[in-house]
Amino acid sequence: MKIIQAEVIVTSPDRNFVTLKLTTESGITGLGDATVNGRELAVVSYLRDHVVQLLIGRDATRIEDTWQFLYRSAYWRRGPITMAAIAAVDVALWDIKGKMAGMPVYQLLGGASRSGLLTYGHASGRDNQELFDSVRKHQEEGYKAIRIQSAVPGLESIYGIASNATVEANAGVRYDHEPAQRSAYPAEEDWDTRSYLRHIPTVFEAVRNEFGPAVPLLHDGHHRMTPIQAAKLGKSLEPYDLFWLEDVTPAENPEALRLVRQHTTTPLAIGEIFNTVWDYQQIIREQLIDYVRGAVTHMGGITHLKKTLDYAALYQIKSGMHGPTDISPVGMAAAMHLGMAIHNFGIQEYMKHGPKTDAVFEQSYTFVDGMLHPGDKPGIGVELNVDEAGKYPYQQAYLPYNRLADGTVHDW
Ligand code: CS2
Ligand code: MG
Repeated sequence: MKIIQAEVIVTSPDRNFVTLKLTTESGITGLGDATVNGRELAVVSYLRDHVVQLLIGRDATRIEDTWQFLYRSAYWRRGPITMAAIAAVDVALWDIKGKMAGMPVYQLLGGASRSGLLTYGHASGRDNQELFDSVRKHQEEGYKAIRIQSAVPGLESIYGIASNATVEANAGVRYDHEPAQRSAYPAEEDWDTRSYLRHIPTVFEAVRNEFGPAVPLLHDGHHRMTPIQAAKLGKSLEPYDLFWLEDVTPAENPEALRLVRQHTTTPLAIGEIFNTVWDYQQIIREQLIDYVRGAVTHMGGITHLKKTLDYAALYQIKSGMHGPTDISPVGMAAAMHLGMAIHNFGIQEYMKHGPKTDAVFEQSYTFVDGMLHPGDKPGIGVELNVDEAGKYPYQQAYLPYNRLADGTVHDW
């Protein structure tokens, strides 16, 4: 079953997406997501200039062998660009294998371990009233678990608040709550950790008073704190019983989480920017986290993320796969198949894509009563409509950055 064609398709319906499409000699096609938000064209070049020619003539059924070949032969291992490119090949090969077998990919991974995937949606607001409205809207849409992000008094514009789009300085096209903007330069936002640490516990207190103790609530710190600040936040949020607190410190220093862990029982999630099991090795082994945030798209595909999650399972650590809109429907579907099959599934992040994106990527996954299901079509169950994709050429977009009051650049 030889691969005879490998195409890299860039489309920007509501935002930029990079998709790899493989075709076999018998005409079976497979798709893989290779989107790295804000650096999309680097993966396009990696695939088009260095990988595509290696795939032509290869046996499409040899998924593990192809993964090892691409990872080891490159010599320059890991990193977001390399691992997104390998992920796209890996997922496209799983898609092809599923179609060959006439089975959805989750069947090939061991079959369903559950009837559906618990998801969480993103609620946010400039003040508590706006936040409550956003929580209610998500509950009406069926979401059972909800991420809470709030503006902070005194700060004009911060990550995760949908209303940032209305701030003049951030003018540009913002897709829902997503931070990347179509523009030629990153938007500047502002930050002050002391104000944030004072304000956030009051927001969670208000949300608990309004919505009761049962609803699972999550929060994303987006790498902005020092370990001692993160420890303080975790402790101050304990009364509000979070499902998780995400990315409290910059993810590249795993040791930081030791200190956080020593001070709080608030569950911790990290790793949306990680690429391999090696990024997780220490924090899994030392049980410094509760949820693995890696996405199929950024963690070398189904093959490598499954290994990482199997390792995490030894330590009762669960999945919490990254699923903002910069993961394309192809990447989302791949995550759902993996989530269905593994035993240690925790929760799936899910921000709905826009109608243009849904027209480009025809999906068979469903979202019913707060639960996602990948569907039972053979493969991953997503097809790319080439004509629709062709209507939306790439548009430059940048993620924002933060400055403190004195002008110092800070994690955003
Ligand atoms: C985020 C993302 O979903 C999340 O938890 O932290 O919105 C993240 O900022 C984007 O994926 C960046 O591309
Ligand atoms: Mg996050």
